[in-house]
Amino acid sequence: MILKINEYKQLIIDTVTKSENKKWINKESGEVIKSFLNTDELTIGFVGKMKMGKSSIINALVFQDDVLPSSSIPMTATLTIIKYGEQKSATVNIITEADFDEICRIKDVKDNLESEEKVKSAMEIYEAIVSIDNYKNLFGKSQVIELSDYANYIGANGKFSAMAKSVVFTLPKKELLGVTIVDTPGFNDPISSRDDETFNFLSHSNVIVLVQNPYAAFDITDLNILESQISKAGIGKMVIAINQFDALGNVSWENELNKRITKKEKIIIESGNSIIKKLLKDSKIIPVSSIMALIGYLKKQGVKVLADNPQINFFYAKLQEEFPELETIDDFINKSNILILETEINNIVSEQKGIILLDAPLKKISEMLITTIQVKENDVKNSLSTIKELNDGIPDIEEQKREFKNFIEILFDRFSISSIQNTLLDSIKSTLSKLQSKRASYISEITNKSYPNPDLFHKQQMKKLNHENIQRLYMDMNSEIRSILNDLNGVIKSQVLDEINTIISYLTCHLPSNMKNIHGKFLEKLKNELNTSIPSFISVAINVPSADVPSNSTFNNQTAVTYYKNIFNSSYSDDCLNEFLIEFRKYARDIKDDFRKNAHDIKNEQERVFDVANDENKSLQLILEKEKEIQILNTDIDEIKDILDKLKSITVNTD
Ligand SMILES: Nc1nc2c(ncn2[C@@H]2O[C@H](COP(=O)(O)OP(=O)(O)OP(=O)(O)O)[C@@H](O)[C@H]2O)c(=O)[nH]1
Ligand SMILES: [Mg+2]
Repeated sequence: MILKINEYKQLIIDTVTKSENKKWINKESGEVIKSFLNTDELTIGFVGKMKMGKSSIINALVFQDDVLPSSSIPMTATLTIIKYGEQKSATVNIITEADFDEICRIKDVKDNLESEEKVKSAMEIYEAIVSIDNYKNLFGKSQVIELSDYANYIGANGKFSAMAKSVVFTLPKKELLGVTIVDTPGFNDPISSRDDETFNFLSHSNVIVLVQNPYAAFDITDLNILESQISKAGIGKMVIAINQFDALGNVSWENELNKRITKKEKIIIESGNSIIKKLLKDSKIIPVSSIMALIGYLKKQGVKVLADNPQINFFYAKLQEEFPELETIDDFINKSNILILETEINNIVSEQKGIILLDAPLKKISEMLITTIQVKENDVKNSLSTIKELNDGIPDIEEQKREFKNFIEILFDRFSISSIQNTLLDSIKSTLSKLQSKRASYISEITNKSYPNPDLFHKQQMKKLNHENIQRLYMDMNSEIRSILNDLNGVIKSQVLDEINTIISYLTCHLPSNMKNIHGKFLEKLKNELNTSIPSFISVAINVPSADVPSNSTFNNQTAVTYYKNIFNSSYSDDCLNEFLIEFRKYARDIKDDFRKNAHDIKNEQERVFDVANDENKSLQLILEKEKEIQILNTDIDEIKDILDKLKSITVNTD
């Protein structure tokens, strides 16, 4: 796809906007990419572990003077930015109040959200800041400082370093036109907030000079930095300076260099990161001695300058001893290789600047999207393994539900619930016949009762005796009926209990073994429910009417018998006996309904339990969520891949 510059810029802006909206990249990253589109400044960052000589190289290369503080303890504490300016100047940007609040927040962190190291360094910085007089008045200020004073702002022990966010040097040096050079605190600096600043800065730089020393070239720290940070930064070009080469003594630099080249090739093979592989492959390794170069440049200023600086003077003596062939200023400068490094950087600036600057936003958004894909692919992988774990741990609720349904059906079918009613009705029926035969025997007793000869007794006495006899019969009848009904009560009660027990033991035997826990509870509940409904009928059922015995004395034998027969017939008619049993019949029906209702209730409740179990067992829900997530992730991944393919095919027509 060939695009005009405007079209290209628009495409990048559209891609950034879309990526921001889709949350593939964050707003700050989006801003960085957009800022690349509008800059014609090439940013060159000097990065590397501590004490490799980053500041020393910049001193030799840019200042040709001993400007930036350098020492054998971690020195550069502040991002140091060097730009073209008509005047030589230095401006320090002081941290803002918000920055300070953040430091305060981190220093007080008590949980594991921040690393211990970070908390410790925040504490150190905090203490350094609060020890500065009127520090609050300095927040957010940009302050022009005397060149002689900058060590106070850049140096690790500088009085104001803790408050300095960055220091900007301007130099009236035409090589700096369109170029920004940045000196960074060393990676692996014990004060980790400096690492953060450095990493932040990296996302703004186009070219990096990776400074190493001959002893620690291409070690694991370098590889980690390259892979974790540089690969994300969208860096266009890398130069590798192996500084302090003089420290190896007067050996063949070429020979020594080859050993480092071999190491670099090994890293290229080992690195799994295609961006780093490419950056490394395209990068030149240049052995340098920044001290040698600096001494050369300082010699130009006169021997006194050398003598005034004890550290430089020490190196000067050492180099003179080890490299006796170095005599002239040019000898030092040439041998130091600083000019080769300078040429390499200049070449990049003049030849590649346009391409790098043009490429930078494209590269940056591409790298970010590649990282986003990696993160999303990783998320997919994690979600898949979570789903697997969840699946393995889930009891099959649906299966259990099915089995429970079968189980309830057995309950309804095998013990067709109305059979309890029939059993009870049978008992009631047989009780009715018992009552009827009891009635018959009493009636015949009344009828056939041979009373004592009335002539033998006083008439009144006779009457009384007969009356009492028959009344006793009536009472006996009443109490026998009461006891028959009571027996029925007991029979029914035990029939219901038997039925409950038979149901429970049958179901217990037929419970699927993996459901014992759930359905055991069900059975227990069923048993309780049924048991509690039993005793309620007894008092209602035994409501036998009492005989109303007249106390007048007009009775004779015959009238008494007739009278009591009538009472028997009316009090213990079939209708009346049935009446007694109505309550029992009603109970038989109730108990059937009760059984059915309980079974239904418990079935419904159990189903609710299953639903709750589904809820509680968030696994199923979680699986669904995870599956949805994966679907979204995959859609995103595909979409990003399409965008990347499109970005890859871009050629910009600069004519
Ligand atoms: N032998 C030798 N020593 C050097 C050379 N360049 C720098 N050094 C020494 O290495 C130490 C570190 O130099 P710096 O320039 O402060 O290194 P840096 O990478 O900027 O260090 P930080 O800012 O602390 O990360 C100092 O003691 C320098 O004197 C060199 O070319 N040869
Ligand atoms: Mg430094």
